Amino acid sequence: MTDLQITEAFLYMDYLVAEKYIQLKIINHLDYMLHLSCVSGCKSSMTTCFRALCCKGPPPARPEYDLVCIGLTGAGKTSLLSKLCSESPDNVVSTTGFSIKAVPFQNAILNVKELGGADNIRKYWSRYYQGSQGVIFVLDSASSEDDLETARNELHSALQHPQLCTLPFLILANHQDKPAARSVQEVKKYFELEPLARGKRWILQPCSLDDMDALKDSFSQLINLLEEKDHEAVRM
Ligand SMILES: Nc1nc2c(ncn2[C@@H]2O[C@H](COP(=O)(O)OP(=O)(O)OP(=O)(O)O)[C@@H](O)[C@H]2O)c(=O)[nH]1
Ligand SMILES: [Mg+2]
Repeated sequence: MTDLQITEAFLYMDYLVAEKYIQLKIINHLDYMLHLSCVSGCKSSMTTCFRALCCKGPPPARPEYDLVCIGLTGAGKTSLLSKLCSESPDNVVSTTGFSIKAVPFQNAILNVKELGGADNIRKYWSRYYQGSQGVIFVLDSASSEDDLETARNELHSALQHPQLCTLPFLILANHQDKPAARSVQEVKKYFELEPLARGKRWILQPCSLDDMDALKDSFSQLINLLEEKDHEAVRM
């Protein structure tokens, strides 16, 4: 095949793409042109190259998971989720009722239902648990002793709730940028996570609004747990 013919093939490919012909037609045409004038070794490698370039198609659909996100008011649920969605966390207001965000990751989309954490809303949380496949619990690591105790009670109730107790938990010890923040070890001990969550799948991640890498890493781990659960369901 001469240089001129190869150039012609490329030009014709450009033309077909511009005319929105389907990719298969491009390949068929190239196959035909190469068949006419190419030695067989050259033909197959060129075809492979064109196929790689043209036949990529849309990426496979990402699995979606429905999660519930809970935690006391001010823990930072909306702010963290907004940042994960590349939205500005400035001017975030307290969530009254609930709000839903589709949070995109490379290998999954998480449909996260955030439930407002104010005192008068928390008693309704359990009405919104149904259908959840995982739980995100956000706590303020720098909060007062009283609030930390309330957060611990809420987390324990969630870990033992019949609709949540078998689900993977991601526990975000947020506000780590503050000097008063408890370390991850302190949070683990104070929240009695090891005895209570024994045998469950959970991740405890220290984080803050400024540390998105740690946050994203913990979400990747959560997605792994969700996928494992999917595979188990298929095996059963
Ligand atoms: N310093 C610091 N401030 C944070 C952090 N995360 C959130 N905040 C601030 O905490 C305040 C409350 O954050 P929200 O995201 O509204 O908290 P929430 O958990 O959604 O609260 P509710 O919707 O009322 O349940 C906001 O002013 C945030 O900017 C953090 O990691 N560090
Ligand atoms: Mg909120």
